[in-house]
Amino acid sequence: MTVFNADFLKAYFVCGSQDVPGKSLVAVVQAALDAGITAYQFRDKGPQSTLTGETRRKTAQRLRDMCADAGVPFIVDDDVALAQQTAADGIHVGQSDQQIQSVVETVGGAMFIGLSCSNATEIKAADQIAGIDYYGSGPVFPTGSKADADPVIGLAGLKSLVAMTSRPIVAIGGIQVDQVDAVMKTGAKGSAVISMIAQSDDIAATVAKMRAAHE
Ligand code: TZP
Ligand code: MG
Repeated sequence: MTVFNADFLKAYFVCGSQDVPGKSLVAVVQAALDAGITAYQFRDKGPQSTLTGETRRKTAQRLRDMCADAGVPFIVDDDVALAQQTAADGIHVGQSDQQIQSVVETVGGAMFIGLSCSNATEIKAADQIAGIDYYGSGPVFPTGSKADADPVIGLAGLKSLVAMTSRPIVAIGGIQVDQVDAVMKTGAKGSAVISMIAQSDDIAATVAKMRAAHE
């Protein structure tokens, strides 16, 4: 079992087939691993996803193996069964996904657990539940990558969430390369990004900037 470490959150790449139209998800994730991401989350969902059934499972397993080879934690979004099948290092769930309490009971101890919390009420409730390792908070900025995103919280909103919990927070939502320094100054442990890496022309340079901000 991989023990959670807040350093995993520094340069956290989230990506599914829907985020790389016309490109190979495996190739994009390999480039991100080569560039030094500190965590990868398999988040494959929505009408633009091209993976289903056995292809989805096999792709997740391949990505899982690539992460293991790179020594980078592999995290599954919102699919406990897939996380178990692939022996993922971590699982991430949102507020409207499978109930966090049942996720903790099912996989707690076998993998680390992340929960999306976008406001003070959600953080207060989550802080009462033992076994959650980190929170993902945002969207910090407007995002084009999540159709049903919560309202934008801004850097000030992020800072106030960081201040109210002792658990590590990874910032998410609309973060681009020029904003990673400002995100770091809120006390967030890192940035979780889709488009900044998935749409980058120079993934090595993009990831280097993320890592430098949170070093
Ligand atoms: N959760 C909140 S915002 C978001 C998710 C999954 C999308 C982040 O994508 P991007 O492209 O980094 O804004
Ligand atoms: Mg979710």
